[in-house]
Amino acid sequence: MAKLVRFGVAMESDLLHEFDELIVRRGHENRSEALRDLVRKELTADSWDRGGTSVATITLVFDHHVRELTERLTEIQHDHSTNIISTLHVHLDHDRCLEVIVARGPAQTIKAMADRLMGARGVLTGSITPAALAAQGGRRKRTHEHRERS
Ligand code: NI
Repeated sequence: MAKLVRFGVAMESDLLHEFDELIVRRGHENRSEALRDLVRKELTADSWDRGGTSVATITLVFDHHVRELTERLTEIQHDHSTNIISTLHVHLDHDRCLEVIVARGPAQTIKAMADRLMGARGVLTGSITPAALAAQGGRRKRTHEHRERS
């Protein structure tokens, strides 16, 4: 666990006031926690932009009546099976399905897969969101333990 380092930050009072209001709206415990979250978010975005290894979600809404679309989406995901951690499928209504794919790997690879999925005919909307660095330090405490089952 990394040790905490204190450092001073100078900021215009107006900007700090707005930051404090953001902290209240978002329910952060304090400025330090809010600042750590902002830094993590920027590091994740920067790593993603530079093609680093990331965890990202791909969200698709599609019309499952479109011929061979479901098979096509499954085929693309099988081509990238080593990069997919999990897929969630929700039958939204009579026509539309929502799929959320959690992927891990180099940003280029995930983007390429997302482009193929979103480009498939019958996909109504698609988005890709970098969620986290594949590995990141700086977490102060564990929220839960993962134990090996024997
Ligand atoms: Ni469905």
